[in-house]
Amino acid sequence: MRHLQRYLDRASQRALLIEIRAVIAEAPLFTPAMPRSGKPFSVTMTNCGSLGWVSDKTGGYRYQETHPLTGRPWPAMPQTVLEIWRSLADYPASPEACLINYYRPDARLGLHRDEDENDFSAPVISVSLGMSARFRLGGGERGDPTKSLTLDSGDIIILAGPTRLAYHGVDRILPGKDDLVEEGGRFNLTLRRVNRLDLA
Ligand code: MD3
Ligand code: FE
Repeated sequence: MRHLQRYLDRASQRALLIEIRAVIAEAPLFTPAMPRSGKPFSVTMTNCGSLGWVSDKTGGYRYQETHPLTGRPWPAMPQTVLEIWRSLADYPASPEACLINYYRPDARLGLHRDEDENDFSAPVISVSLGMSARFRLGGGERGDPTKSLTLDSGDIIILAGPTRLAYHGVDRILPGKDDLVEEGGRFNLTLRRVNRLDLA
């Protein structure tokens, strides 16, 4: 894992947030639910790109081409997002999916692995905007020791190699001032390659 602190300066963060707001205007944030139990996530989500990650009670975790509520295709991935991937991913193709998570100040994301993709050779790149988060990174098994780190606005983390399949989660959003996201809370973008290149 690489943690690039404040990779995006304040002006770049503001510009990226404007692009994210435009995505949300076309593809509104929705509340995913756990497979089987139907328990709602405290994080709300949307996507941009050709594929988006969704989850609901009956369909489970999956990627699909359309928004679960509007039925429309996901908005295109903003150029800024594609440029971040091109600069950092060291992978010969663009990501199909950019998952946008929104954390209200009381939201969290339990320990999980990102394993719904078909290509684990590509990295996952995460961009944080807004309030800081306490992020937990474990190992390849649920019981492995974990370490926590703080993700601040403008930070990028790159998960490649063995950490690509590590358990991770967001314990909590940290109180404190942030004037990027007017309504408070935190946006996180995760850029993901879904399909293997030779199968695409
Ligand atoms: C470590 N998001 O969307 S981003 C997720 O802050 C997710 O919203 C968190 O976990 C968030 O699935 C964490 C950092 C991240 C993303 C993918 C990873 C860490 C990862 C994949 C493997 C290991
Ligand atoms: Fe994840």
